[in-house]
Amino acid sequence: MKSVLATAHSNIALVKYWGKRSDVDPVLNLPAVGSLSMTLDALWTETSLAPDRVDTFLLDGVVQSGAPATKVWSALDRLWASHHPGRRPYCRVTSSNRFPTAAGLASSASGFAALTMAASAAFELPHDRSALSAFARMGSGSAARSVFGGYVRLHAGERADGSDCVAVPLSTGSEAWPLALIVVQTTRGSKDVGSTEGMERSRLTAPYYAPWVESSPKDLDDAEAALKRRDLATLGEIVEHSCFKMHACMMASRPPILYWKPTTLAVIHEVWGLRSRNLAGYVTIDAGPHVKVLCAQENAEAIADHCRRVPGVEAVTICLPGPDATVHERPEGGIR
Ligand code: 2P0
Repeated sequence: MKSVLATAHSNIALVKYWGKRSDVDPVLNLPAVGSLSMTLDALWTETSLAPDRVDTFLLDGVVQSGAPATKVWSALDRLWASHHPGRRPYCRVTSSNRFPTAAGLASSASGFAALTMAASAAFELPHDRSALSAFARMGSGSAARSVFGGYVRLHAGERADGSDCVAVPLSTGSEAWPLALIVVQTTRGSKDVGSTEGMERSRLTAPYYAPWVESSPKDLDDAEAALKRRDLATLGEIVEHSCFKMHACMMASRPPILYWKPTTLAVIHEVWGLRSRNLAGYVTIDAGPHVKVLCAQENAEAIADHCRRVPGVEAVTICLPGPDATVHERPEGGIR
């Protein structure tokens, strides 16, 4: 195997993924709903892979064991077995999250996308980007989207083997509609309920779960159409609808899943107040308390300034559409 370095950027879903198919092999990690995302330029993961005498996984300088390490070795095993017979070579995986602050922002999307890109190059696999996206999805659903830059739609598909669960770039590079996504951090620290556990709880207990799944395809089609015709008002309305429908489903789970904090609500109302004063931003919230605001790039600084002044806000980062996940040729040794 070769030594390589890969980078992958995080993404935020504009139309959300929440729930997994229960009728298929759980290893495939197939979503019950599709999703549509923007890849973010300012948040990314760098992952290097090199041969070693034992498997070692360093994340942000700390050696990992237990479940996080096991997920990485399983991902590498799957990639190796896709093209090579016999035992996978031992690997040293060194991963570093290049996020403005480490607290509470999802890194599994960029992490598994970077790992998949790095392993594909290190193991000299023939797979195309679409196939690599499917491998990334098996590590984490949202990682399927981070293989591509710009705006990405992940189709849920229907087949039991997952072959029609594919991520498709909608526009990337200089063709990507220049919107901004402002990440407003409302707390420090990690979340109470992990996404994987929370999704399963909603599937099993929330009365709103079935309507959530049934209504998702229309949201996706409408959002894709609005994206293509660059209609921010329509896209923003769908973004907020998808977000609040997902959170209604979370809150109606038993026991309830409530990711919001008081500052989360304060930011939502700030953004809505600005919108009524013709500074148009649209909120979305993931499996955590932070708020992300979709807006035109020319309004991003002004909206970010207002969000910074909301009591309790910890940090505000303006993100623009980010690039494809990439493999870099690299010399021997650790990453910077
Ligand atoms: C999303 N989230 O579409 C949604 C919105 C959180 C809320 O994808 O179980 O870490 O590894 O497939 O991808 C977070 O869940 O879950 C997520 P797994 P993942 O971005």
